[in-house]
Amino acid sequence: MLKRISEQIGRCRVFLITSHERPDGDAIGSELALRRILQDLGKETVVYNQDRTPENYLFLPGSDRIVHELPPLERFDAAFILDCGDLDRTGEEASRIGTIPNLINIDHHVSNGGFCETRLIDPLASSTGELIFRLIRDMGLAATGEVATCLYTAILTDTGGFRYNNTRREALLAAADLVDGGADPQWISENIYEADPPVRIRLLAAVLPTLTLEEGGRVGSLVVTTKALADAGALAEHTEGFVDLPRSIRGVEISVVYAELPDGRFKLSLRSKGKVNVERVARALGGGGHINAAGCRMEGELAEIRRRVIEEIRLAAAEA
Ligand SMILES: [Mn+2]
Repeated sequence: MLKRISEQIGRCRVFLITSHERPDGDAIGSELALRRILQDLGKETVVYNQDRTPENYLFLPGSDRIVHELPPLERFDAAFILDCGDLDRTGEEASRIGTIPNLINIDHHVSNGGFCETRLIDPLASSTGELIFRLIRDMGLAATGEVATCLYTAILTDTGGFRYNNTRREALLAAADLVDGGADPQWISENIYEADPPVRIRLLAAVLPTLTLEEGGRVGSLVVTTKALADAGALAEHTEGFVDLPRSIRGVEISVVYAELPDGRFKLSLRSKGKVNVERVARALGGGGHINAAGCRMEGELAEIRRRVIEEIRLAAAEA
């Protein structure tokens, strides 16, 4: 598959690079690394994301040139869809993006059904960034400088700072090579994890009282209402990482954040310490993701949503 992708890169000239809505460190790091590589090969590229870049990723080189409006599509020979298990994950413009002639999907979601022919999918990879690293290596190119910074960010963030059980040997070896290539772990971590705006901590203070432990302390959850966001003057992106808090409690195996969306639905983020497959839970509820990190969107009353989630967690726990 790597060969097929490098052939496509050789054959095509103008590339759209995109990823999922509400992009994270893996999405943005992978996009910007790939753009740098393609540009160095003399290709024309546009990076498009439906949603804007969270502030803590604005330090990534090239992030200021990501566009949020899909340019005219006639000029593109190919499109890279990164970190998406499904074309729909790119957002409202998914069907238009789908009309670009050569679609190339690079992804590590277990739930990826293979929506286009040219693809590199490995659910064992820590991140899409790790797969881009593999591709770059296979093409005989070096992952140095800006590319190293972007890919290190992708791997770091998708492994939860090298803590989740997707932190395998390959991820650590890739990270080591990226440090050799110029990625600065301290500087990158500081930009991502130690650069919160005060409003995020104020929002957290408002959200922490919602902490609930269920199932004998094995499931921990937080609720973020749109009112809490508005009261704190915070944005949805400021909830990024909240899901790691219940998970940090001894005995909690699964953590859930129920974040209310402006349309009244709830966006659920699920994390597992590894025993219970939360991808199974999310999939049963219409979403997807990874064994340790998954998500979905649900409609209805919060109490009813919570009941259904616990029900699915019980089923998944019974299989673990
Ligand atoms: Mn990812």
